[in-house]
Amino acid sequence: MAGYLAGARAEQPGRDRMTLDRREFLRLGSAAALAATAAGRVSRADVEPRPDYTLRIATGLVELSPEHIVSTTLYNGQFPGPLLRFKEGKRVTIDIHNETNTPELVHWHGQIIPSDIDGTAEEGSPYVPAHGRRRITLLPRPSGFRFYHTHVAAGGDLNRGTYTAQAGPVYIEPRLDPGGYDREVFLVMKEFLPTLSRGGDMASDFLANPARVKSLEDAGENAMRASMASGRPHGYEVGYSLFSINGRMLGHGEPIRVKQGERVLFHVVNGSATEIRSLALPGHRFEVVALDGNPVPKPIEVPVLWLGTAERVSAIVEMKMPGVWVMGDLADDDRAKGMGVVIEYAGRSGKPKWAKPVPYGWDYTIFGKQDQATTPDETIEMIFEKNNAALDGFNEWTINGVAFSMEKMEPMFHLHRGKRYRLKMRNASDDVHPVHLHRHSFELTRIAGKPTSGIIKDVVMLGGYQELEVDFIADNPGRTLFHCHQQLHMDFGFMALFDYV
Ligand SMILES: [Cu+2]
Repeated sequence: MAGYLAGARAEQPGRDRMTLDRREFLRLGSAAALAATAAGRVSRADVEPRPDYTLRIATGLVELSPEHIVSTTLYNGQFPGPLLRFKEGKRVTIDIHNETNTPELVHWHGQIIPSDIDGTAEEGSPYVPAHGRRRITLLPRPSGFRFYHTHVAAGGDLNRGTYTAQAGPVYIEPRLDPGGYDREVFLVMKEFLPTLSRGGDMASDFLANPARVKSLEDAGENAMRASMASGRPHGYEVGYSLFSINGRMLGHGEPIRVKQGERVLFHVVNGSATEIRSLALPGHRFEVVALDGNPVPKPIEVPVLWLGTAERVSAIVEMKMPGVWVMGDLADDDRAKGMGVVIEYAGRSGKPKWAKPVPYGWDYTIFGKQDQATTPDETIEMIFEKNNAALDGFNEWTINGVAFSMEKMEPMFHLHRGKRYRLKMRNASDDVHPVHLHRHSFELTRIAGKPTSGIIKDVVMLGGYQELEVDFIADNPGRTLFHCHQQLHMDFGFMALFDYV
């Protein structure tokens, strides 16, 4: 843990005698530097100022435990990737080196940045070529807990995309830090060794309000029955053999050492490619202060956190139950295979204890305001449907009847700059979908019939056969990708492009 936090600054490439550093470059000015190039004294590469950060994409090993070492694609040879601490509005230059044999993309999840550096092919960001490099410059915003991860399509290849270990946390420091905690701990929840399986239902009974919309349920169940009657099996799902927090299986990393009375701010990200995660710490409660890095209107204590793929929760835990505890996922099988971390109070020892928390239903709206959000200028309706096992055994996903085409990459929704849009989403499947909007934050305005306001996010879980509404302002022109963050869903159609100038 300490090493991970200490490794905040990305490694820098080696420099030779001929390289100019940033100060020299600025002093010489570009004309002098180019003259130097013309004279053959230094090459163009030497004239370039050094980046603030360097990310190196390459195959490497993750030691989840002494018995479980996995080979996968990593950032800077480590998992999680280095914690990148940016300052809000302070421009940073990042060099991305791709040492693999396939083109890559680094997506800056949750940041309000231009399409060409957001790191998605659908928005027009260039790939980082195989064995090549790309330099980007970005103005980090908004402040709070963000993260970075690969955005390449994996399809049926479980060695690509977010099935690999290409993920790391980003913290954008605000201009003013309200404090109120003693220390921060970053936790990245992540599974390893994915395999395909048939069927298998995802947990969805964790929602406080599991009520289904009858018309959506009828449509989804009828479609499923028809598919089964035609002789199709259930479409593929992905399962995992090993689970970890910060790249270590439960009991194999350094414990998080705490003192009685300490207030620890946990920044938790679900780095899964496909799964919903939960987190509990016996005898303790989480005061949720931010969702997806954005402060919530009403910080409230809850016994359990639930996070869809790519969601983040920042929560303060007051350490007032001395002992040695397992902080882990509620799923017993997944915790047994590593999804947890030990919390150890000073002066305490012994076997870490786990206790199942009281049943608790997850409800975003308790952290929000109960009043109605601002009226939107326009409402865009979307219905999500599953075409069971339609693509070589994989489920095909559609938005308003259209599966996204990676060949055409055509925008589905044309927006007008400055307008406030409401996305009214209807889920005609029994899966929970963590839907994500790029390059914008949205406000939750209605969840399963319940109005809310003031909660700003970039991923939100839409329950099976439920409805959800979010609002966003079209204030960052360019191509903008909307998709389900479940890798298996997005790769098989569950994406749409917005565009506006
Ligand atoms: Cu989905």
